[in-house]
Order: sequence, then C-alpha cells, then structure tokens
Amino acid sequence: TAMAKQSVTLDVLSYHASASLDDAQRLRNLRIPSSAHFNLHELAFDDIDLTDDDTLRACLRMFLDLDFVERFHIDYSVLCRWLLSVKKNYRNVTYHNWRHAFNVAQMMFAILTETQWWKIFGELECLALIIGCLCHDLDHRGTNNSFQIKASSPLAQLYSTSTMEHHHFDQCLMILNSPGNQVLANLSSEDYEKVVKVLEHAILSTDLAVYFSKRKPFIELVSKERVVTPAWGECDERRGLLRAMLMTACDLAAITKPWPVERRVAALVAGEFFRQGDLERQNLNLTPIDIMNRDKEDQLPAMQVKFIDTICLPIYEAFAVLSQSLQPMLDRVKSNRAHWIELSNND
Ligand code: 5BB
Ligand code: ZN
Repeated sequence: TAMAKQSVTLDVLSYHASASLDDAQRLRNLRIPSSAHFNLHELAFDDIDLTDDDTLRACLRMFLDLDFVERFHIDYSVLCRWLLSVKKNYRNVTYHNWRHAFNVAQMMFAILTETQWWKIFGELECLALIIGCLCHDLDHRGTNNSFQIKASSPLAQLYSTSTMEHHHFDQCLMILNSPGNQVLANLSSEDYEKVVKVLEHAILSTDLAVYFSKRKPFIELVSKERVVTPAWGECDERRGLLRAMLMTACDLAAITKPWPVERRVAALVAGEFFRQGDLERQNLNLTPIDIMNRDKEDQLPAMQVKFIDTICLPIYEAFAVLSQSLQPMLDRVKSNRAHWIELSNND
C-alpha cells in the first residue's frame, strides 16, 4: 500500500548524514596538488599510497581541471562539504566503499581526458558522469540485489529491479539536496534537470543486468562506426549508449589494472562476496552460491577467468576499437587472464 511504501521510504532514507562545516572548512584550506602529482590521467592508476585526504584533494583537482567549478559557478566550500558527505555515506565494507567510488571516478576522468571524449559529451554530461561515478555505490551494504530480494530488505520492497542502484541514486539526490551540500545550486533549472537525468541514467547503468541488455546494441554500433566521431556529439542515442558502457567500463576497471593491483582488489571483492555468503547461511538459512561460499575459495582464479571472458573482455575490446588510447586496458585484461589461468592450474 501507499502507506507501507511511505514508511519503508522513511526508514530507508533516514540513514543520511551530512559532513560537518568544520571538516569542510579544513578541506577547503588544503593545497590541491596537480593532476600529474596524483597520476590522475593514468589508466593504470593505483590509490594504494593515497591517504583519505589525498583522495578528497584528487577529487577537487578533477573538478578544477575539468573546469566544473568555474563553468557551473560551484561554491568551493560547498564542493568540499559535498565531497565529505559523499565519502561519509559509503560504508566500511571491504570492496564497495569510498575507495572503489574514488577509483571509478578517476578512471572516468582518465578516459574522458585521454580519449578527448569530453568534447563529445560537453561539460554538463561530463559533470553528471563524474558525480555519477563518485555516487554510484552510495550506502552499499556489501550485499547484492539478489540478497536484498532474498532477505526481503526494505530496499527490495521499495524497488523490485535494480534495487541497490535505485538506492544509490536516491542517496545521491539526497546529498545534492542537503543544505550546505548543493553543488548544483547555481545551475539554471533547465541545466539542473539535465544533469539529474544523466546522473540517474549513469547510476542505473551500473546494474550488470542493464549492461547485459545494452551490450549487443553497443557492440553492433562499434563494429559499424569503428571510432567516435564528432557526429556522436549530436546523437543523443549514441552518446547515451556510450555513457552507459563507460560507467560499466569504469566500474569494472580493477580488472584492467596491473596484476599486483588486480590481485589485491580481487581479494577485496572475494572478501565481500564471502561475507554475503556467511550472512545467507546465518540469517537466511541458505547455502550460498559458489562465488560467495568460503569453502570454494580455491575456485577463485577460475571464477575470475569466467568473469573476464563473459563480462569484461567484450566491453574492453569494444573500447579498444573506439579509441587506440584505451588499448592498454584491453592488454592488461588479457595479461591478468593469463595470470588467473596460471593460478587456476596450480592445484
Ligand atoms: C558476476 C555477476 N554476478 C551476478 C554473479 C557472479 N559473476 S561472475 O561469475 O562473473 C564473478 C565475478 C565471479 C567471481 C568474481 O569475483 C571473485 C573474487 C567476480 C568479480 N566481480 N570479480 C572481480 O574482480 C570484480 Br571487480 C567483480 C565485480 C564485482 C562487483 C559486481 C557488480 C558489477 C556491476 C557492473
Ligand atoms: Zn561500483
């Protein structure tokens, strides 16, 4: 009923917390090093040596270099508070935490700048893409959509498909509307509405089910066009498809990183999957699927090979066709695949 839905909504939405003015003030006073200092243009970027403050400063650097602060008259103190609020609304889970969101945003920044595709999208869509990356997993609980359904969580009662992704978008809008956090306050209402539409599309596109539904049209488009031409800038449909696929390519980009990074991140993913498996056993009295079953840990390398073959290779192959500058991502996926094959043979 409407009443039940409203109380579920209130329950789900009540977790939100804004960062303090004091913390925002402190961040505002930090010096912001160059993008080169942080290697922000690198496709092989690794956040391991960055402190939490560094990640926030790197985000401010991306906003400054993409000219968002000037172009959209973003109040710098508000931007600092918004970033802190976004970070605060990620949970302490092993993979879907602030570091993951930050890495996804860095990858989007690197791709948009290295391919020059920022010219195709324009400032408004680029702003939505970067905000979308930073917010795309907000309030993730370390459990996937099917867990929400199985546990009949309040979130699943609210959204029956793309459950978590709808919630991430809700959280994103909530922070954008919180007093002191309104980075889009100085946009015209027309521009504001455009950014929010692109943001919603971007965040919902990170549902793997959505990726599977768009992959075929995307690969067909890529084999027909071969390269992103300026004409794509005039075609809403092609740009929309490219944005959706970019969100997935950035979301899964751990698989494109140098082997030591990939191996480390895969262990974090596995840790989160196993914890969900534990919860399924303890709370739901279910036997988890192999991926989430600690007892099947030795199958991890083989699972990564399957993940690469069925999900990752097709998208990075398409992107390597669209831009030569993205070939290194595909090369590293293939090299990581060889490493996982090697490990899967060592039993
Ligand atoms: C992926 C889809 N899922 C619904 C079921 C499992 N599969 S999988 O068989 O391809 C698979 C993927 C199995 C094991 C995996 O990790 C074991 C450590 C992975 C995997 N997923 N490996 C990774 O390195 C990464 Br990164 C991921 C992505 C995890 C986030 C899933 C959300 C995807 C949104 C696009
Ligand atoms: Zn993600």
